Amino acid sequence: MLVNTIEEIKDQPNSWDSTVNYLIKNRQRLKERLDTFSDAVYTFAGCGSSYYLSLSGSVIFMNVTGELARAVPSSEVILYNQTIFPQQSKNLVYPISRSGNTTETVRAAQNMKNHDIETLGLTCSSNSELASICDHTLVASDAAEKSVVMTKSFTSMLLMIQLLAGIKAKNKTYIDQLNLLPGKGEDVIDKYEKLAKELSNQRDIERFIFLGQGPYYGLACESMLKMKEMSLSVSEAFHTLEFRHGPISVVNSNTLVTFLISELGEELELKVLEDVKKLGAKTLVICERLPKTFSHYADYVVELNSRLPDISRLNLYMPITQLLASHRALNKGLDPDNPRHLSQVVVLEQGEDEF
Ligand code: F1P
Repeated sequence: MLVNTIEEIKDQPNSWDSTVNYLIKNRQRLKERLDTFSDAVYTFAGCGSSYYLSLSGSVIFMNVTGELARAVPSSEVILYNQTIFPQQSKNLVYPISRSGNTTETVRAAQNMKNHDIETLGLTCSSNSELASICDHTLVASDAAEKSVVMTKSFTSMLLMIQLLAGIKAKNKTYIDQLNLLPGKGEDVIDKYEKLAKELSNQRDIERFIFLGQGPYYGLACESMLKMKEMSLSVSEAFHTLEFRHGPISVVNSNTLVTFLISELGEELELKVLEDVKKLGAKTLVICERLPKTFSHYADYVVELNSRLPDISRLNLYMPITQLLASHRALNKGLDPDNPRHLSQVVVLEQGEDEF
């Protein structure tokens, strides 16, 4: 059986390659546009996976450019506009939507237009409402998907944000690092797909927890969502150290806790790994390299060996958790391409005076 979602997960390196080439081709135009903004507030807005990639992307944008960025769900832009946009600052809004037709994100973009706030839309569909509303639009057309759930579109639109940050900061070293992702992504998928499949077949796992800090928190949320929507499993996401402040109570031997280990926070994140393992959980550690002293706390290990810093390597973490979720769905007799109660685009009923 051909499973589109799994094909799309494995196609990620190709789609990253196209995304890098596309942004580099448009580099001059983007640089000129972004140069008109300085000391601005950059707001990334999306729904579902597009919101989660905004969470990661905004942390990276801020880190690379040194300017203020944040992520908000598009619904907050339309419902609580006044609290989100301070009048005194210059704003650039990035509405993000794979389909470009999600109601809240389209309305958020329209709302910005009505308030003369500039928008740079990120999407996978040029033929979309979002593309027609935004002042500028970037289209990752090779990241468009047949599947309902977002996989390669998630990491490719995240990569667009990383590239935009690199272009804005005129940071050639960073852009060169992002150019290495396609090759490194292929290596990770080849090496670890078998592990993800094996782990997905562990019937005694009843609860999945995904943990990450900084730019990895958005990835933890997205991994949680993949597991929930495709495999209908109990799945939660937390900032790694926040997990100790209450949620750790749920841990038992039927819990798989996945750690997305960062370079910056490794020391403290590994202490949480130690705690969780001592409480009897199963653990999966995705990291650059696991220090030997912690290897006995990890039941399963994915070592990326990318030699890249957090802000460039984080895309490489996603194929593993996406494969884990889609294979778990197949093992439960579910179709990962068609999750229950979900469609590719969520369109709200049109009410005359809404928003
Ligand atoms: C947003 C989204 C997806 C989700 C599902 C429904 O879509 O919430 O994240 O997987 O397909 O829509 P979009 O605005 O990015 O097209």
